[in-house]
Amino acid sequence: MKFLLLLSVAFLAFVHAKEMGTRTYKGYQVFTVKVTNPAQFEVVKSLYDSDEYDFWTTPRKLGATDIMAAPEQIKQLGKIFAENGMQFVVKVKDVGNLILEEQASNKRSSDGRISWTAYPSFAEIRDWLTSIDSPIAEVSTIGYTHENRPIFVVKFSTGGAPKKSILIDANIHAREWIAGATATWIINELVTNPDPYADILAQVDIYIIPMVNADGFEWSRARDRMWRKTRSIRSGSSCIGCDPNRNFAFMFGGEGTSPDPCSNTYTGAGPFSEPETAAIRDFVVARESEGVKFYAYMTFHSYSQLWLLPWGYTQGVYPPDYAEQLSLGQASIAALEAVHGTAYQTGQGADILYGVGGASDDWAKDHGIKYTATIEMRDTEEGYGFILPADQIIPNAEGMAS
Ligand code: 0X9
Ligand code: ZN
Ligand code: ZN
Repeated sequence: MKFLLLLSVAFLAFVHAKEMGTRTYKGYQVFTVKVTNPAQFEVVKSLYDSDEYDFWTTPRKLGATDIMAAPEQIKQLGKIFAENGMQFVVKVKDVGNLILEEQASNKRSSDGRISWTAYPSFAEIRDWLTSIDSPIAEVSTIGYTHENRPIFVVKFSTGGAPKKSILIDANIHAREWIAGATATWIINELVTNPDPYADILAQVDIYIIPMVNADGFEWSRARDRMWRKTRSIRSGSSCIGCDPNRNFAFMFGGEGTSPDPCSNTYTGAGPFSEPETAAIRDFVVARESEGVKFYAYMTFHSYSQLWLLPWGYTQGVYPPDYAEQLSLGQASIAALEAVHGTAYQTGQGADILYGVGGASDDWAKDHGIKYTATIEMRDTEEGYGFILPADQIIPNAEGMAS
């Protein structure tokens, strides 16, 4: 009995160790593996579903998928690639070094104010948002995260009756820092330099939720740069959080999801179990009951430079208005490319990547929002992935604002 007790204490200490200190990712590598046929895709998919590796990108049907391996996994992964005739390159030689470089380049100028030359913290975002004073912007709170951080929305409107409305959210996934940095930059641009956007704002109202998963984001800043999920607690599991982009009430538990709380694609206990996703739903429903008509929804993610269209839950299924979705997607990426020459691809989400159930984009489309897109921002093959240098925040955002 005493032994069992000791054992469980030791086990608890072990479990807790994962949650203590900072994960360094020393010696971790990221591999870009090329899929050239369906058999190879099956290999990648089964690795994804096995949950043994952290996939930096969702498996891609044809083309490149980025997979992180711990030092002790590197050999094994190389062997799997070799056995299946799959070509790969090392995208990141040492994730730990990349994180250290990022920390160094993210040092703040002394005034501690938001600047977009470094990735802003949640506190910086909050202090700046709550100080916005503009005739066209209105900042409010749509709910609170599990750890009680406010989830902000900024409404841009020139007033009068509700116009066609566009909804943008960002940083549903914690480690995708460029998403939130871009959303906050766009807010600042509309506040400080509204003139070029006067024509647009004459026709539409724009709602921006720049930081959905603030808990996960702060965890990724302080403790685990590769954190993706929320930070909610599950009874019966020592693992924390769920994938908020598997937590929406459309095709919940479908492809590309996991019922295992320890998985990076864990669905959560049920649709909208997370306060962050429920806040988005409640916000949309509440505005609609006041007469707001959302006709576009864009959700900012990273990375891979993709503009993903509905449906995303499984390949080969398209909404009746897919032709319109595609032409808007193509026009959007053309506009983006015109700014800084950054090439994007567009297409049906699951055709390009892999089917994903419970994602926000499909929920929005099913809810009746006409144009929906998941936007995976920079980079592609530059060797940074989520750890995108802060000097790319502004060029990335300028593309998105176009
Ligand atoms: O897997 C995801 O949630 C998204 N990729 S990410 O690397 N940012 O995690 C893609 C979701 C695309 N939407 C659907 N397939 N429904
Ligand atoms: Zn996502
Ligand atoms: Zn994402």
